[in-house]
Amino acid sequence: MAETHPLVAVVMGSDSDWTVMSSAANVLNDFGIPFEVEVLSAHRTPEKMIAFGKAAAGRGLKVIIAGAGGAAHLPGMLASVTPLPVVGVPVPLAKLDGLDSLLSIVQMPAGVPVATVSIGGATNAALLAVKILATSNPELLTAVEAYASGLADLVEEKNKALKS
Ligand code: RP5
Repeated sequence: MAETHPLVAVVMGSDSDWTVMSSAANVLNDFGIPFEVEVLSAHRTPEKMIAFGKAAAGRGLKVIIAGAGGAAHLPGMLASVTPLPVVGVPVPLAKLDGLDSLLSIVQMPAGVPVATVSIGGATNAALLAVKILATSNPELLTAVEAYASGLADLVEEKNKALKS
């Protein structure tokens, strides 16, 4: 991509979320999307979180990917203060396997959407961000199509292996 300033922010409630959220960074790297990473907590650093959300669009970011676990308020709170699309990633913790995180993120009130992916679904969160960016970038759209073809090819290779 010609752009060098971050277009996507990958944020998370704790550095302990990185084991899940690093998959989003891997996908963005694969597509050559400039991104930034930040730990922001809705509960431990609420003022920093709000300031980040309010400034995000003005800084040139286009999509925010927000991961959190447990009482996972980060994606929804960011969505409440930014006009940008927010993709929420429920991070699974030890106690409730991520169901708590999923419900905390997905049950947003009408008017404040968060595009919630599956528990631990940081890969799909990044792919959604790439697809959003691709709506105004033909080169990226081609790359997304190539990625989908690659998935189909992989299935066919596995089919061949099964039958050989
Ligand atoms: C949430 O609390 C974070 O997103 C994280 O998933 C969870 C636990 O945080 P740590 O206690 O590991 O820092 O806010």
